[in-house]
Amino acid sequence: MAGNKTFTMIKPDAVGAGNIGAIIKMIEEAGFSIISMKYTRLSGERAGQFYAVHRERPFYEDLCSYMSSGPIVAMILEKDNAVEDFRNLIGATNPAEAAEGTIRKLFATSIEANAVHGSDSDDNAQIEGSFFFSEIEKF
Ligand code: IDP
Ligand code: MG
Repeated sequence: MAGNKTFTMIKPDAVGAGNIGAIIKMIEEAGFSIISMKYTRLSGERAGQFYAVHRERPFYEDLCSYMSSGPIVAMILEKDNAVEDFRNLIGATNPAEAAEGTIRKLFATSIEANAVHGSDSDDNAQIEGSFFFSEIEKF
């Protein structure tokens, strides 16, 4: 059965562009509850750990530089079928391919600077949430 939690980050491009509020409004209007939230910044090393699954990809070094280039907002979200519904809300990785009305279509500037992260499975939602939040910070 699908779980009810996912993990997201508002990425440095969207934070820098002043889109935190607009993105959180879309997330809440889509029925997600924010159960943990943190405004923070990743070091290059921490970004590398978070995206370790991509370390063999050609864009890995650029991705780690970009993700550590400015502050981010990390959140754990709750909703029925959270992982799949959130991936639908954010749209395709490449904003040029993202559906109308999705967060990436509205706010992403490139395939790299694509405004938001969304976990791709229940297991990764758990792992990624734990990367930013200790048990005591999780509601
Ligand atoms: P996802 O964020 O939609 O799950 P992934 O394939 O897991 O996409 O890639 C992780 C992140 O790496 C993307 O969100 C994006 O920031 C970056 N990325 C993915 N593919 C490319 C690419 O081809 N060029 C540059 N950056 C990329
Ligand atoms: Mg991914």
